[in-house]
Amino acid sequence: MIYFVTSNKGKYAEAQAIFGDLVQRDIGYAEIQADTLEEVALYGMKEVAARLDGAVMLEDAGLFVEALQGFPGVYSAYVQKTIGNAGILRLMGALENRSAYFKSVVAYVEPGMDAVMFSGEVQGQIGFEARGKKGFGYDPIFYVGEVSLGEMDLEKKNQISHRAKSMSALKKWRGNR
Ligand code: ITT
Repeated sequence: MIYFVTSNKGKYAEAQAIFGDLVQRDIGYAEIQADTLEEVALYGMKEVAARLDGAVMLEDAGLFVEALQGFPGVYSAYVQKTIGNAGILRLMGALENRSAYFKSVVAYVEPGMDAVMFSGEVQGQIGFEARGKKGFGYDPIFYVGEVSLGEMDLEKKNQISHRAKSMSALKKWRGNR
C-alpha cells in the first residue's frame, strides 16, 4: 500500500488504475516557487515524508506551451485556477504553433531511503476550442492527434499520458527491487 498525497481526484483515479493499491491522502504541502517540477516535488516530499509513516508518493505536473516559452509550466495550478482553459485559449489566439507538452514528475519515498523521482511527458497541441468533459484541468484543450484528452476515457488517457509514463516507471522500479 502506498499513500498518494494529492488534492486532485482525477490524478488519484489515473494513478490508482496503474498501481491498484493507493490510498489518497489530501493533507496538503507547500509548493515552492521554483523553476522545475522536480524541485517542487522533492521539496514537497521532504515535508510529506516527515508527516506520514510508510511508502509515500506525490506528483507535480505541468503544461508547457512552446509558443508561450513553456508557460504555464510550474505555474500550471495557479493559472488553471485563475485564467483557466479559456484564458490559455485567449493567450494563444490564432497562433499557428500550438505545440505543447504535459510533464509529470512523481516522487516516492519509503522510511529509511532517499526519495526517488520518475518523469513522463506527452506531446500534443493546444486546440482552438475546448472539447470533452472527461479528465480534468487542461485536458479539454490538449489534443493528441484529432482528439482532446477531455474526450478520452481514463483507460485511453492512461495509454499515452505523462502521468502514466512517470507512474509506470515508478511501478517498474518498485517491482525490480
Ligand atoms: P496536487 O498538487 O494536490 O497533487 P494539483 O491539481 O494542484 O494537485 P499539480 O500542481 O500537479 O496538481 O497540477 C498543476 C495543474 O496542472 C493543475 O491545475 C492540474 O489540474 C493540471 N494538470 C495536471 N495534470 C493534468 C492532466 O493530466 N490533465 C490536465 N491537466 C492537468
